[in-house]
Amino acid sequence: MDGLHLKASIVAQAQAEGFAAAGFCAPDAVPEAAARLSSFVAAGHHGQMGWMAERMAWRGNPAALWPEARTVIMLAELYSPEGDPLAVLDERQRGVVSVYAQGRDYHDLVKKRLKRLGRWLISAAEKGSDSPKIKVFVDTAPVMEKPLAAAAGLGWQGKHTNLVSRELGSWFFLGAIFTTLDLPKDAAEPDHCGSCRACLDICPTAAFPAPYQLDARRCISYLTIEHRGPVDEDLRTLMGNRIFGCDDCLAVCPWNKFAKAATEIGYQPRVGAPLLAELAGLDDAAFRARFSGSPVKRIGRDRFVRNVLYAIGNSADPALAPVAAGLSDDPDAAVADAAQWAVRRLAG
Ligand code: B12
Ligand code: SF4
Ligand code: SF4
Repeated sequence: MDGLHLKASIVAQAQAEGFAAAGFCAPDAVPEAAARLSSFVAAGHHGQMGWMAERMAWRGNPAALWPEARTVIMLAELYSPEGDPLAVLDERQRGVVSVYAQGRDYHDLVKKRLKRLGRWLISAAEKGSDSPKIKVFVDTAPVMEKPLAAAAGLGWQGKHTNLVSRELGSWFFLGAIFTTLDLPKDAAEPDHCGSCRACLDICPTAAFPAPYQLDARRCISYLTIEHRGPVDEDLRTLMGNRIFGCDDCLAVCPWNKFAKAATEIGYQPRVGAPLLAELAGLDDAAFRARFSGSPVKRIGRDRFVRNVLYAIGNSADPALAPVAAGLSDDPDAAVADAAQWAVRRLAG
């Protein structure tokens, strides 16, 4: 099979596997990524995510990560919500878990699909001349998936920095297959944000110092998932009832009116918006059991209950004060601090 036919078959097979789109680029297709990453880190925008600074040489330069790679195949996997994910922000007695974490962990689902597609690719290509090698990545490797996906034509990095597509909207995950096969490449997608700034304006914590740039230290997604220890009090009050991740900047993007429904049954909501009082009472074992298979599980009980207590503090519901008071001596210092703060805030 020649490169063009093999590429067309890969796209068809990716769609048969359930991916919404596939695009192809060279590993060195984004020469500006290294400098942008290094200015992000130099400004301290990565906060406590030290792993970003540690493997910066690979992250900024995929060609150095695996020099034999000739093509990067970027895949998009939809997880679009059915209703308005922001509606529950008004239900202050409930905790809001962002759309991407409502169902099963995407790392597992996307990786399985990438591996199946990779195995298919090897067998399809082996019928031809050379025997290709592949590596698959989703999220955790030092690979900058968004700029690569933009270079592969899957969409563009919107002003909120995530990938947006005219066909898919912005509710999709990314995954990557690096391969030694030299396949025809796609053209990068131009920016279609125009004069829109809806995502910048809605951000509750003003986390964008400029369009296309995020200061993760102010982002609620970072604060609820990545940040260890107590969150600055100024930011706590802006977190509302978001207890895991944040969807505001994605949800307001006008391109989502073209979003298609997610086909993967694993992303159907299992978590919902549970009552804060119920979540505050979870011990380690109950937390693990409740969030088994969900991305929420990886932050552990202590950080999760810390977030729940910030939401209780923001609930303006004095009936929740005893729930918070019950955790004010928690063995975890950040939980105890959050509980005492919530009690003080609810008192007035
Ligand atoms: C670290 C990380 C985070 C951090 C930091 C986010 C960030 N924007 O960097 C935190 C915890 C905050 C986070 C949050 C979220 N994340 Co996240 N995250 C990642 C991760 C692991 C690395 C991202 C990274 O490299 N950041 C470093 C910065 C420097 O990169 P960057 O954003 O691309 O920065 C670019 C811009 O600043 C740009 N730039 C600078 N100046 C200019 C000027 C112009 C004109 C332009 C065009 C660009 C530009 O250049 C930089 C390099 O490209 C990726 C997975 C991966 N391995 O790539 C997932 C990933 C980006 N996250 C994802 C998701 C879904 C989310 C959330 C929506 C989850 C949620 N609901 O809470 C939020 C969205 C918040 C937001 N507005 O970004 C998806 C995004 C899918 C998509 N469609 O784009 C990814 C790709 C995971 C996946 N495999 O699907 N995330
Ligand atoms: S995820 Fe939320 S806090 Fe983070 S940048 Fe988007 S709107 Fe702001
Ligand atoms: S909300 Fe507007 S500015 Fe933000 S990514 Fe979407 S189109 Fe671009």
